[in-house]
Amino acid sequence: MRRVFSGIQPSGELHLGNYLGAVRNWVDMQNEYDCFFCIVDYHAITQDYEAAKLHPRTLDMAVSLLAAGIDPERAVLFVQSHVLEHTELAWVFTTVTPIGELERMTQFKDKSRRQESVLAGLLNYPVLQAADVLLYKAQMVPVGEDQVQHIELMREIARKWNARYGEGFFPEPQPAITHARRIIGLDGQAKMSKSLDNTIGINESAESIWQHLRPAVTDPARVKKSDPGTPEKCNIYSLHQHFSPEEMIQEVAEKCRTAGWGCLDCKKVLGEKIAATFAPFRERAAELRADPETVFEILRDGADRARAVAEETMREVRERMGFMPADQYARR
Ligand code: AQP
Repeated sequence: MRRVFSGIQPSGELHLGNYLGAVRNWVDMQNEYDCFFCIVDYHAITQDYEAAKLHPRTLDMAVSLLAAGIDPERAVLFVQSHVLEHTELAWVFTTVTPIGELERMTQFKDKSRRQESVLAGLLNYPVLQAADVLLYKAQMVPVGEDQVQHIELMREIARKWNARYGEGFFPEPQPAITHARRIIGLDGQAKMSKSLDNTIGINESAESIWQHLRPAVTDPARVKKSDPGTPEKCNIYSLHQHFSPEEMIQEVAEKCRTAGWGCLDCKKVLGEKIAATFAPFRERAAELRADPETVFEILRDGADRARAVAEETMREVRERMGFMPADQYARR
């Protein structure tokens, strides 16, 4: 069975972009592939974060993923920092990764603009990501479009390491992209992103979804309700494509072009559709929050299953790279 690996940062609430771009695909793939899904907390500390929030956010991400349909019977769900081999392999990979390649990554360029002093952790983010995937020798990585460049670099890292230490040892993983490859945020401009405060969380109540949608940016040419709009220029129309049935999408386009509806009317319908789509997720999330011990047990079991694979990969990596074996010469 082919192996799949993907991760998500506990840097905020699971949002529509994460779900449509990646997590929905994870849920489908767990029926067909050997799946490892990881809450990547070491990645989340590469941008400004509050230490007191990391633990609750990690737990909340686990709850959201389980509520969205990740099934611990069919996929391994775990927290990155619970399997120490991730950082060990990342260090190894820094020794075969050219700095120039890291500096040209779009995500690094975008996020480094938001940091006062640019930190090495942000630069090395794709190296840790390569370690995450290759530790499990995964062949497929379901992600949104923003991560495709990192997967290309991951393939190069695998090639460089293999060339020095063992041809064919690491596979060259391929991205698996959904048709919702890049969901735009409520600002109508940037990628929907936890750190940009332009999101709708999948566990939000109908009222909260509405509060977020109401001020969302639409077709900028539509100033008054009586102005006809261009649906193709409106992010609310794009979102309708993911939540509304075909006839509704056509009606939305028609009412926008003829100024039959104002933007608020269109948002109202969208808000209802989003709330209805995620209502079962919200219910499951509430049940899981009331029973945290079940979630802890899933994460403990996931980390044990992941560690078993990770330890074996690292044992072979150390051997091929010529390290003195610790079990022979040192107490660990
Ligand atoms: N707007 C999006 N459209 C499509 N896919 C997206 N993904 C994220 N945003 C969108 C995909 O979700 C997965 C998990 O993302 P992540 O949390 O690990 O990192 P990210 O891409 O950096 O997500 P955010 O929300 O933008 O987080 P912050 O703001 O903390 O950096 C990935 O597969 C990603 O492609």
